Amino acid sequence: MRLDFRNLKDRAIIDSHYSNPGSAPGLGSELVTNGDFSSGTGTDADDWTEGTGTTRVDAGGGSYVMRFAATIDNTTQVNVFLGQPHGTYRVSFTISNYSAGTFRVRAGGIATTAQGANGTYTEDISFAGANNSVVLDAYTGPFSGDVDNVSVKQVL
Ligand SMILES: [Ca+2]
Ligand SMILES: [Ca+2]
Repeated sequence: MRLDFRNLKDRAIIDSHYSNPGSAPGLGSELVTNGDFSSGTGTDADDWTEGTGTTRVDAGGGSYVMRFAATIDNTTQVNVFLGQPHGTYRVSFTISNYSAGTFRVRAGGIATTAQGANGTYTEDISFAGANNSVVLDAYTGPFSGDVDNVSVKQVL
């Protein structure tokens, strides 16, 4: 089929092609380890250093979350960006069971927008190698809520 951009019907076809998610940029592999907190012993999640007032909790159905109970202390995973190039990274996380304060993720020292409601949030950050950590940042508050599905991937 030959498409002519001057033809309205053809332009709709062309526009739909370019807004097709299949043509969106790809993502690199997952850089966060145990971002769903499934691995751990009791209240202690593997690969994360829990701050004061923060514990791994069984949220039911075999799903674990990181529960922040009225805290402003951070929970950290180090060396996430070790060997990673500068560039754009897609950060996402889910807040549930929210009751107070705001929460954000700092990836390589760059912070996402602080969020103060239940939801799944996705944001691209520009990583310039400030540090190698991913920080679950109980930003203002104290923050109370459950965090899950923390993900950082390079936008390719
Ligand atoms: Ca989980
Ligand atoms: Ca831990």
